[in-house]
Amino acid sequence: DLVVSWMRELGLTVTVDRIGNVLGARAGAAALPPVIIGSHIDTVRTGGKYDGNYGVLAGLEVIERLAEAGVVTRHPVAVGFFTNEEGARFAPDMLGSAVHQGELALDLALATAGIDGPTVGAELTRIGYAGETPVGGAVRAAAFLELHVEQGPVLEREGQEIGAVTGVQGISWTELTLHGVSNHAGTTPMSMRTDAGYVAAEISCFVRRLTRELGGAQVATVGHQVFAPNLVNVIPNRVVMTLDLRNTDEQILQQAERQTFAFVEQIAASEGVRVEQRTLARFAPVAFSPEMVARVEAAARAQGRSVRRMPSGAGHDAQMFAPHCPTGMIFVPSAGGISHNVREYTAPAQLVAGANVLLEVVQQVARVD
Ligand code: HGY
Ligand code: MN
Ligand code: MN
Repeated sequence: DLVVSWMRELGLTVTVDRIGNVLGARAGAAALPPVIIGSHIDTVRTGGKYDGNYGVLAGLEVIERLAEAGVVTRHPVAVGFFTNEEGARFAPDMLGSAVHQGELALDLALATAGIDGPTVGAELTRIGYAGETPVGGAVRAAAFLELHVEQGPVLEREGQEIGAVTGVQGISWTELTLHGVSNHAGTTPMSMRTDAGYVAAEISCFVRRLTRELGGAQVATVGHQVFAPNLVNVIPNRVVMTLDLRNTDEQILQQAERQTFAFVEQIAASEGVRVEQRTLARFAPVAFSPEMVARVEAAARAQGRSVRRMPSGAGHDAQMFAPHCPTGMIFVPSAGGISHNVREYTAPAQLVAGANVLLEVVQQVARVD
């Protein structure tokens, strides 16, 4: 509601679509598809204040600057924030932008239940953002630009001011439910146990070993693990856990999935544990258009900023637009590479540097005659 109020103060035409994505558009000289500057304002529960929010606020700043300077763009310029980019409560991540660009069916997204129970649709209704505007590839953007904190250590470590993002790595999220048998921790011989907790521990160690074997960009995270009955003297009969596997290379990511799922099957069978497996999210790596990467790089250089090309380790709304329109991302450094943590920080001067590159690229792409 606060961001929408700022959009209205800027005189933007605000639309809320069926999945709760919000776009604030400034008219262009011609009735052409909009250049969208987007990101998200949802965060992981323990997140910082820059992930997502920075790109939306910088978009509003860019529009305010264009208006102040009386700049007329041929294309309309819109700022958007997309529903449930994080995916931590409702899987998959990038849910709103995926529906917006026709990558995910609207009714499936609305029916998705969160880890705390309510569905996306029910929550959108409750907060008043179950909008009317059609969605699902309905809005063709002329281009999509996203300014975002890097959320990793590369720019800071190399002393670079701007990242010209070349693409986003592939993401594979899986939920495993391991069914064992509760039993007495003291009286049950080790040979007679069906210990779901032990199997979960083996899986966590396996995926860490796998990243060492595969090397390169392969990363693996077990971020969520719930034991039942979760009592000191009862052998766990049920564990729900999540696997987050990512790689910039789709073939290696598929190999990582194959090796992991084969291990899960083998270690569970050895303990007599039954496994249920559910895909929570699966996105292949995405490359941004070379033209947009070059524009970001050239704009940074023209403003005297050091800049390097780099892939994104994190998922972003931009990856949903990339197959459909020229898409680019701009990174600024994250202090200590920290993100998805309240200590996330980027200095004001670095935030301004990123916003100025965004302003320049927007003017180029929206065509200022
Ligand atoms: O998980 C991600 O990479 C993003 O923050 N949704
Ligand atoms: Mn983000
Ligand atoms: Mn995030």
